[in-house]
Amino acid sequence: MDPRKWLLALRFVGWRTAGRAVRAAWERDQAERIPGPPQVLSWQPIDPLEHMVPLPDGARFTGPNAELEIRFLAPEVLRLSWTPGLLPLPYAIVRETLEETKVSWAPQPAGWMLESPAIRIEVNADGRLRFQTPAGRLWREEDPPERRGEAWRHRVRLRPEERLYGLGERAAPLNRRGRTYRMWNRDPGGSYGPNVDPLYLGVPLWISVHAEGVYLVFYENPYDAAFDLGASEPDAVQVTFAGGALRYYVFYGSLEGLLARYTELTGRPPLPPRWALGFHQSRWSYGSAEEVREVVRSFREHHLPLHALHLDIDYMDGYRVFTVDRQRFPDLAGLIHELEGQGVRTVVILDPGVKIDPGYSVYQEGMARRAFCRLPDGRVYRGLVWPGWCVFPDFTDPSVREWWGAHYQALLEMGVAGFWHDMNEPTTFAAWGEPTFPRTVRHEMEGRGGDHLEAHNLYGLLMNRAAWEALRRMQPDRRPFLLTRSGWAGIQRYAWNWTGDTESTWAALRQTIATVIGLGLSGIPYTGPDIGGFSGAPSAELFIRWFQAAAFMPFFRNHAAKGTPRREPWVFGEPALSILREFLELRVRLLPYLYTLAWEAAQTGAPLVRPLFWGNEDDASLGEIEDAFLLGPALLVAPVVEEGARARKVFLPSGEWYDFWEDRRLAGPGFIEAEAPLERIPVFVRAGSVLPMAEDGLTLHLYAPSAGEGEGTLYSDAGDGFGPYRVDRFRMEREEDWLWLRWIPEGDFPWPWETFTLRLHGFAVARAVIDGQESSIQGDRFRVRPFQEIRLEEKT
Ligand code: MIG
Repeated sequence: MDPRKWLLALRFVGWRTAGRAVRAAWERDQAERIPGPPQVLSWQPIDPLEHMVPLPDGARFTGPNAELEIRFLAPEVLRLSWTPGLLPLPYAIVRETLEETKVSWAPQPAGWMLESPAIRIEVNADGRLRFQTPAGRLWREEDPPERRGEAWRHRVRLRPEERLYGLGERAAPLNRRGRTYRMWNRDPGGSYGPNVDPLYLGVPLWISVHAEGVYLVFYENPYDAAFDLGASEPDAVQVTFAGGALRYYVFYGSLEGLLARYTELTGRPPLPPRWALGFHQSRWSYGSAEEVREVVRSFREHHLPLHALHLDIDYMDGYRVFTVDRQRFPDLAGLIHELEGQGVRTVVILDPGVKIDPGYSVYQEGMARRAFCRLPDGRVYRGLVWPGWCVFPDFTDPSVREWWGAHYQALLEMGVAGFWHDMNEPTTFAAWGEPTFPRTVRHEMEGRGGDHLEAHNLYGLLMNRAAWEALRRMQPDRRPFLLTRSGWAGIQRYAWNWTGDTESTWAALRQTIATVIGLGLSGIPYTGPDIGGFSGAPSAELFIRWFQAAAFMPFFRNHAAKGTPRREPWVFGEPALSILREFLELRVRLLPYLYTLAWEAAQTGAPLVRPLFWGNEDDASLGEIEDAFLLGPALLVAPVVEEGARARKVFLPSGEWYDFWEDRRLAGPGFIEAEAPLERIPVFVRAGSVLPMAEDGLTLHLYAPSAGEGEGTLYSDAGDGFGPYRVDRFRMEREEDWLWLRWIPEGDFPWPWETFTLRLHGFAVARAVIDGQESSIQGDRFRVRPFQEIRLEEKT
């Protein structure tokens, strides 16, 4: 381990823990020293497939030493399973099949062919697979898979222009091609910057974009894996799994369609409570009730909106999970209610490690019900974390999930509104080697048994599942808010994510954009960074720029490591404070739009933050842009990620755009030089958008297209719970000098506004006809009551 990292780690953990970390690493090495099966040294191709048995939705192919099953879950979704190897437990998925599909087959000279209305797949007897459209466009080609002992290796050909996205949380370029990535959730320790791999949350999927189309492949295999995306061979991907069956799903279609289908299979991200989209303030740690009160008071005094306050590990009694330090927080429930009275929700951190302490009830109970992970010889495994020596719940056991989940009750009763799950990669301290459980640790795996090599990447997912299921049970009329550091495919069903312990550098700020877009393309829409980076002391300028970028990201939280200088917005003085306040207020004004995007994500799986090529996959010039992003259909955000920069280049995709700040209309595609004084980052609005904002109650901003149509949606409900809702669609149509606005309402939630504002951009009104009535309107904004149709004539 590099000495710099050691020093940083020491700063966080102290000498005593560092000494124990040597012991912990030694114990892990002992536990792993168990003779495995004899090492097989070389990769062996499978022997040719000999027989084929058609199935109603696919076929099964068998050979002397391997079997392949192919099933169409929908016309454009395939599931392929190569065995031998342990099949995965269905932790990632929520459905076995998606849509009934007619499949035909035919023998071919070298093998067989299967076809649905959307995909034709050729299965060569030697194991080579060719994926095509029925018209014969070849969009994926696999070489025969190979085996070495329990491991599988899979090779997929790449086209020269092919770009690859996904893999979950990565500190890598947005286009992942040309590197190798590990699929093994890991705390990088201390803090990380660009190019560190792996991180806390891997998802074994990639999206491929090339001239013959767009496809998504998801490997449903949680074992340790290497994804070599054209690093050792420029024109091929090689994926190697340490164990398990080689099972994967292949989806073909548009980017939007792929994520819709993928999240149909692995679960959609549910609608969060509305407050979660607001601003969160955190720090490791606000150490007492007094300190919390003071922070919240200062937010109020500085006129800074605040929606949630996070309590990091020091609220606990000696880091014992599910306890509260009564000295520092003598009346946590009282404090939480006090904050709630001011509109501030409380989120508390929970770590999975349970302190070994015979006098501590969670430890006692867990021991009595055999809830903790064990070594192969039957001893309970111990690892080192914040509380000292700990034992760890086995979340792959349903009764343990239930037992663990029941402990959230007491915190809910105190009024805690959300839970923040840390260290669930799982992470343990070790002076060398992997900072996690020995691979030999046993897991229940729903009764079938398994080891940590299989369960490791599932640990965070299942911790969140335990909490989610408990919260749904205990508070059936509330939407849970969970925030997690680790997870796996399907984590979007349960939790939000933050990008962990980043450095406080400009490079890390720039990286954040690609990381957040990449998570969205991996099915995880709710994510964001610690503003200013976790570990250091950002300058006022870096903090401002980071804050401005994060204001447009789904999870908007200020957080910092222990020992760093304070960084609440007022700490930086003026002009920082005013700038930060302005962006905080802008965030609040954008909440109706963000909440609508959240509802859309729940319906379709579309992430809130999207790459510029979203909906424009054919345009290769957009495929590598990673310093700007789309926020929903209407906004393009171009953060400033360079120190001292007061302008930056922005690539506008084809179409018309408005400068959000100046209202100027601009035409894409092409680069523009945008001004970016310290108090602004470039933001653009797609012409044709109807952008709902919380201004004077509600304001609908109409960004007039110079021709054609546009639309905007507004989702409304009570902000939490599962009651009635409504979806209002506003369609705009330009006909020469006329602009039409039609309102298409839907749903049972009553329209909340007696009157609201329409604000026009790029269109000067001469005359207005509202539901057939002439209205006198001057200027670019006017108040209206609910209507069906408005016709506006432009001043010429
Ligand atoms: O090993 O709880 O990523 O957000 O402040 C550090 C203390 C443990 C890591 C989290 C960070 C949190 C910190 N935790």
